Amino acid sequence: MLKPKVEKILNEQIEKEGYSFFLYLSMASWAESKGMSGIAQWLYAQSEEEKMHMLKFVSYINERGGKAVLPAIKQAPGEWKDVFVMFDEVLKHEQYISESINKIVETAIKENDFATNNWLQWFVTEQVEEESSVQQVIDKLNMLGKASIYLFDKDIMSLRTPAN
Ligand code: OFO
Repeated sequence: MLKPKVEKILNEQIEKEGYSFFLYLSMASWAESKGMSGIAQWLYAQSEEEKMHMLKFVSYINERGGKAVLPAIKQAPGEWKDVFVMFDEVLKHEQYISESINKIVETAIKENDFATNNWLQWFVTEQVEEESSVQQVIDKLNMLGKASIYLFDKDIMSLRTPAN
């Protein structure tokens, strides 16, 4: 049986995972609308993972004799200046989620709920992987950013219409 403090904080995480789902879905849709189908696919897949995370919390709370309460989820943004800004936001969001998972672990330990602590370890590992995978995307984008400016610099004169 879940203790009230653990049940409450687990329920709060449903909203955070649900927001992650909509945030990445919104980013995927934005990228798709800008013709970046590869980035869109990455984000659609990420968004599906977040939905699965949210459902894991719902099932776990119910399985442990609590009651999962499905929250209202605030609207995610729908526009970003560019992909650099967008992926920085993904990384910040994942860091926020990691902190949030750590707080739940802390609460579970304080409440002597070792089963929940044990169950949460999957998320602890998952967050390490997610932060690292987003950091890799950012690193590659930064490298490409410089390379593409170099290539564009070589190409820009070909865009001029010849003078009559
Ligand atoms: Fe990417 O976060 Fe869910 O847990």
